[in-house]
Amino acid sequence: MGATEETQLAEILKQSVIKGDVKATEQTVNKLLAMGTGARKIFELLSAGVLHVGEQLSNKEAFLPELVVTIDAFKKGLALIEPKLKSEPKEGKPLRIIIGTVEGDIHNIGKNLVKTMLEVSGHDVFDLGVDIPADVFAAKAQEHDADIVGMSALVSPGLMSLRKTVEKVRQVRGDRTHFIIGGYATSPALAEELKIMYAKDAIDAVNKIHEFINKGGA
Ligand code: B12
Repeated sequence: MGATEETQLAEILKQSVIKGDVKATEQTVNKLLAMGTGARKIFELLSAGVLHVGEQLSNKEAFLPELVVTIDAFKKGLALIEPKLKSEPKEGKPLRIIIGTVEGDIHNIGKNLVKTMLEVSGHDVFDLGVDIPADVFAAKAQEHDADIVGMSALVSPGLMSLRKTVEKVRQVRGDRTHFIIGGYATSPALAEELKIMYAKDAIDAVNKIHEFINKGGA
């Protein structure tokens, strides 16, 4: 089995998730696992399918029911690789991470992907859910002695709440807690302004946190 077959299977997997075809997704994940493809790579392909439908929805080329079946296929595929993801050697030391969607925002699909990826990378993740006020982020960061607060923000009005959360958490935690943000309304420029981390997707989030640990951040 060569690289060409792996490339073909990778494309088939992405398309199966996009179509929400659970059977094809499961079969292709199993084939890729059998040929030795890494669980992380498979996670990337499954996520790419979800992101694609997210974009289609944004451009009105797809509708919510399509995203629902896509997420179902994603979850079934994820279930097959989860044991392997969890048993893969962990990079760096585990951190305590609080994650949530900011106040005024109810989007949770991307946040949930990030949560899953951080968990399978060995971190202790506390998911607060959606529409989370700054005070709650701050109280939970204190309760769990959080190393990192992760915020998802997809709607622009949520950015006010994101800024407020950074301020409140810093009031309570000083520099013991750091931040990582992501989602449509966020940007690398905003992260730079607030002196926090930004991740464009779930894999990037794991990588950014890994870099942070390596720099002696926590
Ligand atoms: C699906 C969707 C919905 C679904 C949400 C379902 C759910 N359970 O989440 C529904 C239909 C409910 C919805 C509602 C609304 N939506 Co909407 N929605 C979307 C859409 C099409 C896709 C989002 C998605 O799930 N993508 C798939 C996931 C996998 O990708 P992702 O979210 O980008 O996440 C990845 C990265 O961004 C990153 N990431 C995300 N979060 C985090 C967090 C951390 C800590 C890190 C490190 C990384 C990270 O990693 C993720 C995984 O790789 C986006 C368009 C878009 N381009 O984002 C609009 C979009 C976000 N929605 C929008 C709007 C306006 C709304 C509504 C206000 C619509 C309305 N008029 O009612 C309401 C929101 C109400 C509210 N107060 O929140 C706008 C926001 C525009 C703006 N600038 O404010 C968008 C951009 C659409 C558009 N082009 O106009 N929406």
